[in-house]
Amino acid sequence: MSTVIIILVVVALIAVATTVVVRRRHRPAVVAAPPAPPLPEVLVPEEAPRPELRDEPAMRSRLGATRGVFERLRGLGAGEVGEDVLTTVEEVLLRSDVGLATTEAVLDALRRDGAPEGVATAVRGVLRASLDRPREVVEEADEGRVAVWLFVGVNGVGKTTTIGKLARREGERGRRVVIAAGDTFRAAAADQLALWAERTGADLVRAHEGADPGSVVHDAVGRAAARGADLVFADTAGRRANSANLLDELAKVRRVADRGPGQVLETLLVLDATTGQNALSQAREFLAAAQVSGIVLTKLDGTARGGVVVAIERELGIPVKFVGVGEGVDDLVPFDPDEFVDALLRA
Ligand SMILES: Nc1nc2c(ncn2[C@@H]2O[C@H](COP(=O)(O)OP(=O)(O)OP(=O)(O)O)[C@@H](O)[C@H]2O)c(=O)[nH]1
Ligand SMILES: [Mg+2]
Repeated sequence: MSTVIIILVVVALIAVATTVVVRRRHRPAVVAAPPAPPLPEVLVPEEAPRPELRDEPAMRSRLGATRGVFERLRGLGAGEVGEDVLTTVEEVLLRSDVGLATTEAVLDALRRDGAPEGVATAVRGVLRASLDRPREVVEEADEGRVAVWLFVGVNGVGKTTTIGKLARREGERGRRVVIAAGDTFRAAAADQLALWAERTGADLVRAHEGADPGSVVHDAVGRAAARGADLVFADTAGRRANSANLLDELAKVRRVADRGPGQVLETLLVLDATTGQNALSQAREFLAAAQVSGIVLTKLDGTARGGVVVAIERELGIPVKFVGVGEGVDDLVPFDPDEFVDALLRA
């Protein structure tokens, strides 16, 4: 009997022990978390200082994509210009969008004169010679009048951003600017200008969405005259129900801006370089309706087809006065043909 009891106790003990082991096995493992690495002292690295834009190498880097297209051409040597060299030059120029007429002019010059100082130098000479228009901006109005610059162009090309950048440039030169939020097509346009005005210290005249753009510009000229400001920058809408409407409206804005104390000194057509040859056809529509005095070519930093500067001047016969080379407030510079051709063609 006692043997039976001992066996039963042993069996019971074994059963209990097995259950405990099985339960243990099923218990989820607890993994200790590794110690968190210490937080870096600077969470957002400080922005590297921007290179001074007037430095030629800085312009080179902003035009880096287009400069890349010219690389093959920069690698060509001096001396006789054979068919293979002409083919390379032609390909590079067409790819960079300088246009057919300029490409032909360059090839003719190479055939005629060769390239005694190297192909890049020869090409640079012809491109530079084609960019020989006067391109100074007019800033001084007649005695007792207020200088007005109008900014026109289709939507998204960079009109509002250009106004902000120019307001900053003029402000730094000690000039007082009034911005007219003449794009009343959408309220956000005036909000965007309000930010720029705040950043640059310019004065802003705005009205409600759908207001008459002419009256906004009229009020801005009035305010500039009353406060003795130097310049009015008038933004305009880039879209309307149809383009005929848009161009009619621009003509009306211009008439209003050029009355009373207002004097329109510049009508700047803003074009987006990344749209290449499309920019040219847009431009032709505007030229027919507005008295455009200069081109602002934006987004040159974002295209490999920066040669379009040359095509635009040649085909429209209107000087490029400013170029946009980035989204920052300092990224708008007066167009300098020497700096431009050097950025593409100097080693
Ligand atoms: N990379 C680059 N971007 C630019 C440049 N100029 C303008 N942009 C950008 O282009 C976009 C459109 O610019 P806006 O100034 O709003 O264009 P807009 O012509 O006023 O457009 P609408 O008001 O719609 O008619 C913005 O994101 C700008 O930051 C430039 O030179 N380089
Ligand atoms: Mg705008």
